[in-house]
Amino acid sequence: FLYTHKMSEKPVEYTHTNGIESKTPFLIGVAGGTASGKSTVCQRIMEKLGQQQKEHTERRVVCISQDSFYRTLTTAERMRAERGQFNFDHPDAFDDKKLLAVLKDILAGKKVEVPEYDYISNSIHPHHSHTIYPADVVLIEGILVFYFPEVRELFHMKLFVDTDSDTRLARRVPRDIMERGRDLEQVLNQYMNFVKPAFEEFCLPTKKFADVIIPRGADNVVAIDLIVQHISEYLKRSPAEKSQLQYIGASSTPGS
Ligand code: UZR
Ligand code: MG
Repeated sequence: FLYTHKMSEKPVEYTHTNGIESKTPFLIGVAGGTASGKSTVCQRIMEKLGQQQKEHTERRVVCISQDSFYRTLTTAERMRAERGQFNFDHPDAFDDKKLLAVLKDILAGKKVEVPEYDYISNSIHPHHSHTIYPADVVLIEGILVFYFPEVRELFHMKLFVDTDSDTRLARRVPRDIMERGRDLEQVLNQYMNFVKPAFEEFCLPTKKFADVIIPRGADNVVAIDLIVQHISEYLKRSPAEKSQLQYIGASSTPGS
């Protein structure tokens, strides 16, 4: 029987828009706590697939961060953010509707614009955005990519990067100080007030939705190699075989 996409009820197949052949990419969600190594895992996957050296327009595997979908803050929220009193780890901090719309466009084989996020100003760069061209595989990484059910449903494969909390904190502190312009007290306060409780309440419970859990993150060469092998196999398939595999990937939801 035909794989029917949950959102559109149309079979997945090559479609023709304006004479340009477009296709449904294989969508991989990568979740995990802050500083668990999500971005690094995605980078390794892309490197091992030999994507990094290619031009953006020719990439068959691309990566998008959920950070690009932080919503614009109100003036009051912005002031709280400057004092470290805004919860960036809460689902409400994200524009999940926009994330959903962009992912649906990607699945429809469209070219999309993804904004760039600036951690120093806590906002989207007004003039910087990346164009994501239709690809065979699209990775979406972020702390809460499995939180929103409609978004979660779109992934053909779900990975959870599972790194110990102390390791994550040890990485988060220098990263926030060096790359994100914070001081130690601010970082630790934010961690205790927002990052840790939100991880336990919103991120950790989404681990059960993962198809593959990657202990220790990017250090786990074996897990990454297995995932890369799976993706390479997928890339070699014909369109018909691909949609079959996408069906298999999208089928599992715990408790349903
Ligand atoms: P990763 N974040 C900021 O520090 N500043 C912002 O403007 C927006 C987000 C942090 C956010 C979260 N938390 O823990 C982290 N705070 O980015 C998620 N505080 O990014 O998955 O790369 O750790
Ligand atoms: Mg990151």
